[in-house]
Amino acid sequence: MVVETPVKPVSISSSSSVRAHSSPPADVNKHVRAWVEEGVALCKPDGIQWVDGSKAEREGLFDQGVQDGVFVKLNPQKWPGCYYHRSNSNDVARTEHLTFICGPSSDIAGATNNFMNDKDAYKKLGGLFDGCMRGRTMYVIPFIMGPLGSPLAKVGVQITDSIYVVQNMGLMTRMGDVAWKQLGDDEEFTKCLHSVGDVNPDRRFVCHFPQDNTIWSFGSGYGGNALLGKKCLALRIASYLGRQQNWMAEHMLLMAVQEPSGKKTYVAAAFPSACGKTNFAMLVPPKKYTDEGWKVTTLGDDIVWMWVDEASGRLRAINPEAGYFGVVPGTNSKSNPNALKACAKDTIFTNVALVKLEDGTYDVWWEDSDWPAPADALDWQGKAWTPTSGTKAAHPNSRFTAPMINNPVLDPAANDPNGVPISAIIFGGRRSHTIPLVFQAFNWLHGVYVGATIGSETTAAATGQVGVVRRDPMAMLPFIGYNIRDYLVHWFQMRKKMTDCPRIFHVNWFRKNDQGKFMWPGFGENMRVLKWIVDRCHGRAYARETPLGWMPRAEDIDLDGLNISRDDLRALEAVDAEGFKAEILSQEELFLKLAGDLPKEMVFQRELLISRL
Ligand code: OXD
Ligand code: MN
Repeated sequence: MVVETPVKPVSISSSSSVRAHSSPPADVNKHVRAWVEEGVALCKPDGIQWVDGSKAEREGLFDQGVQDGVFVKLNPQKWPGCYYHRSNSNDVARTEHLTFICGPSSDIAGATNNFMNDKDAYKKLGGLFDGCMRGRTMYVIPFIMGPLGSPLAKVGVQITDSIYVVQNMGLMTRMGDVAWKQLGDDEEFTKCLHSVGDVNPDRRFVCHFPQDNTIWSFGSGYGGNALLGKKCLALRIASYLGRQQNWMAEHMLLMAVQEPSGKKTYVAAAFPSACGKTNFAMLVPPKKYTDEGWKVTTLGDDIVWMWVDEASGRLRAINPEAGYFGVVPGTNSKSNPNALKACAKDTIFTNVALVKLEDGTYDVWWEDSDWPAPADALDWQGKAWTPTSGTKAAHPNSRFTAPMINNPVLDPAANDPNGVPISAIIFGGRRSHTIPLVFQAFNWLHGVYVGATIGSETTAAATGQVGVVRRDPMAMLPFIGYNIRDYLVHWFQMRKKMTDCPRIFHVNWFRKNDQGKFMWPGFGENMRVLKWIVDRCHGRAYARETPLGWMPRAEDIDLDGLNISRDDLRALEAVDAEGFKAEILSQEELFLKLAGDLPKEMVFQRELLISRL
């Protein structure tokens, strides 16, 4: 039986029906009121709803969303509090080619960002926003990025015409009246204006105005383009603010490794999109390790903000988000049991397959899940699908949005406004060849070079060709909100502000042998590498000097219980000088792009690497 879709893809007619005007709560300061008035005058909505973040409001908006065809409620026994959403099939990933950094001169955007003159951008997008909310409700969403009361927490206010955005922001941020309290009378909040418009890629723009602390996003309902607290604020705008205010906003997960004595080591890791950051952040150590008393807990899976603590001279970090926006396909009880538990309730599933059950309620399904494929379903485009269709039922970039409190291994410090001290920063990428399992940079400056030259094979998280090696400095290429020259200088200069800096490492879980098979099992077994990293941070593990950095000898990584020999590990760790020379040549693409803008430390580090080879 083929089921009929109750979900319409987002279109003009699917945004929420008109609501009565509701007035701003008393706590809203005059700067916000004035800005919202401007938004109303521009977008001309038929009604306004000031979002308060309450449970009753959340339930009411889901009911409204179900009525409007934006959401389908899932079977409440199997998926309590969970909803399904399908976005327009032209709108399923971030659109980097339509993402702009705007300012008076192109120098603010630098060599790696798209630039639009700010006046032109306001004019162009102003034309699109003009009257775009006629017949719709405008939602005003106050939110905080960062734990309440943290000195680094930032308030944003997003105007949107999408119920889907409101409900996702409720999961991903500390949303609602609490933000008005954090803001007080302050003028400083990020002004986020968003409309799904008519979801036409020809009229889709994601524009950032770092100097105005403003984001204007039009024509997309996809997470990374539409949940403006995430990539737009917490990475692009925040990276700009961080440089000015001496802190860093990075595309990193944040985790704690607890050893049997109870001591915790906090680790941040930057991998390009869809390289398993969420899996690594929620890693379940092999039984042998848990039996000994090792434990991994999660603080964040995508973004960290870091600053130097004056008292200790060390780097401290918070996760500015409150939820996970994770890739669904491939998530199962082997790859990431904690993610599966995190999305077991109060979660929104976007662009997976929808399955109608016999009792008329709905279930979801995706490739490589724990459940067998349904006999029939609706695929991510709403088309009838069966296991013999020969197509993917879930879009490769389909997502779950889950509150972090659902994560059974959430670290209690995730809500600590003072953050946690960082002992290690790990860079990594998805590389089939050349790059060894793990090495440690010689020092911070070398580590910055290692991070700046990360290469990774592209995946479905962004639109574009899949499977080619792309240079992705610090995994931040699409997220640096200003000139990459200044960004790299900022990284180098941070060293001088710390008296005790984190150790920097590089990992690659994805190396393949001549038969095209992965050489390392990955997932929970990554704990073995993580233990070496933690031991290095505390001066407890041996390493030998190699041209790339400090590396474990084959006997320094625990292989007990794995079907991997010491020789296999030697092959995983092999540094092939010829292969690495080719790697350096392929980094030239980045160096050429930055010509004239390259910090001299980058050139020196490259020369040193060449001379070591
Ligand atoms: C993400 C991404 O969605 O990096 O987190 O693309
Ligand atoms: Mn990401």
